[in-house]
Amino acid sequence: MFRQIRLTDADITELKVDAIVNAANSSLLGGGGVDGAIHRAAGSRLLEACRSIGGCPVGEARSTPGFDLPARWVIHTVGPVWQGGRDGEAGQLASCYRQSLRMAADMQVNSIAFPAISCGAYGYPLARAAEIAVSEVAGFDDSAHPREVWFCCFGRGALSTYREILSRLDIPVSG
Ligand code: AR6
Repeated sequence: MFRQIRLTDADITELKVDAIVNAANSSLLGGGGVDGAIHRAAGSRLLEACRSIGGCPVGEARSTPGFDLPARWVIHTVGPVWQGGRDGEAGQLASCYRQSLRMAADMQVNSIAFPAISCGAYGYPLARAAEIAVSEVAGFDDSAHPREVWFCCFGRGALSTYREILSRLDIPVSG
């Protein structure tokens, strides 16, 4: 099936998509980085919703409404902390993307935006993480949803890293 892949350099909290993905921690109770930005923009009802979920293991995903966000849903996933690459981080990061996509498909989400999970506080090298992100999205083909996947980069450097990897893997980017 035809899935559109899009790239943007933006604050994910401002995107008008059906679902945004949050790079959370296993408590789901908020933090810094993109997690902090999402909680600030969604309002305090998001924290209440997360509290009632009661946490999420690394590599898994949980959903909540988007509350005050333009996005209808937030899919919270917990990336691995980078330990040098020999501790199963790649498999855990791939699982974050797969589980988030599976959840989005089950919820019949048409458009979803991912931040660079684990690439901030958790220290995952961006180029390696972006290759996993791109491969998982390109390889996710057992559903009609989501039709549109955004990689929400945060800064020009990240944008060009994603662009380069998409081009190397010969994956077309929609305009
Ligand atoms: N929109 C899009 N991307 C963003 C935004 C934003 N508003 N803000 C930051 N990024 P991080 P992690 C990018 O640290 O590495 C939190 O405290 C950022 O440049 O947010 O998975 C959680 O609670 C980077 O490329 O997430 C956890 O404790 C990417 O988002 C921990 O940090 C991820 O950086 C998770 O660490």
